[in-house]
Amino acid sequence: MKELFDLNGKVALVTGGTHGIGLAVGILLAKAGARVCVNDLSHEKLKACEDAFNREGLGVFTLVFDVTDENDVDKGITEIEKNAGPVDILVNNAGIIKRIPILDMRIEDYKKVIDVDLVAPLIVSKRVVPEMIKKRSGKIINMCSMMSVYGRNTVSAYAASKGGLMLLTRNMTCEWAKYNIQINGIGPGYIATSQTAPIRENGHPFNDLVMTRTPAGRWGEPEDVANAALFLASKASDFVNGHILFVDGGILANFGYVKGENDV
Ligand code: NAP
Ligand code: GCO
Repeated sequence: MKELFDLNGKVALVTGGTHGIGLAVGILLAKAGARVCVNDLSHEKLKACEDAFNREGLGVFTLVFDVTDENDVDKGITEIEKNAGPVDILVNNAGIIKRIPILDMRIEDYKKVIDVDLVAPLIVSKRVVPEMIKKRSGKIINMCSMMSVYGRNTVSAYAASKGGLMLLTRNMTCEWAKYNIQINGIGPGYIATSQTAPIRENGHPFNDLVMTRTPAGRWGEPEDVANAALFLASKASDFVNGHILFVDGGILANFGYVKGENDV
C-alpha cells in the first residue's frame, strides 16, 4: 500500500515553492521520498525555504530563475538535471494575482498575470517533457484554481489565466498521455496563504463570504492542497489524466445559503 505513494528515486520541481501552497507541496513530496527542487525569484525566500525543509529533517535543492523567461528556465532546468537529475514530477505552482477592476487594469498588468499564471507553466513543461517522453514516465501538476471555472470582480486576469490553465492541462494530456505522462490540475478553493492575506485578515468582509460560501466552514490550509498533490504525483494516480482535482471544502458544489440556515 505504501509503495503507491513512495516517491523515492523521483526528482520533483515545485516552481515558486518557497512558501504557501508550494512549500507545503515540496515538503510533503520530500517526506514521500522525492528529491525536491524549488525555484523562486528571491534568494532570501529560498534560504527561508531551505530552513523550513531542514526543520523537517529534509533536504531541498534551491535555485533562482524566473519561470516567465525561457532562457532562465532552460538554465535552471539544466542546473537541476546536473545536480539532481531529469525532472520526474513538475508542479507548476508559481503564480501571481492582481485584484484590479477591468476598466482600471492596465494591459501590461493583465499580460503580467497571464505570463506567470498561464504562459510560464507551458514554458517549464515544454523544457522538462522531452526527458519524460524519453523515460516514458512523468507527472505534471498545474496549479489551477476554483477561478478556473468561476469569475469574480477584480480578478479578470487571474481567472482568465487559471481558466486557460485548466484547458492547457487537458491539451497537454491529449498530446502527452500516450508517453505514460499524467498531466492534471489542482483547483484550490480559498487557502490561507500570503496571496489571500489581503482579503482574509483584519476583519476583511471577504472572509465572511468565504466562510459562508464554503460548506466545510473554514479556509483551506496549504497542507490540504499538498495532500492532493501527493496523490497526483504518485503511482496511485497513474490512470488519472486531464483532471482538475478541486480542493475547495465544497465551495464549487454550493450555490449558497441564507446565513444561519446551516445552523439548523
Ligand atoms: P503565493 O504565496 O503568492 O506564492 C506564489 C509563489 O510564486 C511565490 O513564491 C512567488 O515568489 C512565486 N512566483 C511568482 N512569480 C514568479 C516567477 N516569475 N518566477 C518564479 N516564481 C514566481 O501563492 P499561494 O497562495 O501559495 O499560491 C500558489 C499557487 O496556488 C498559485 O499558482 C496560486 O494562483 C494558486 N492558488 C492559490 C489559492 C489560494 O487561495 N491561496 C487558491 C487557488 C490557487 P515571490 O514570493 O518571490 O514573488
Ligand atoms: C481572490 C482570491 C482567489 C484565490 C483562489 C481561489 O481574490 O478571489 O485570491 O483568487 O486566490 O484562486 O481559488
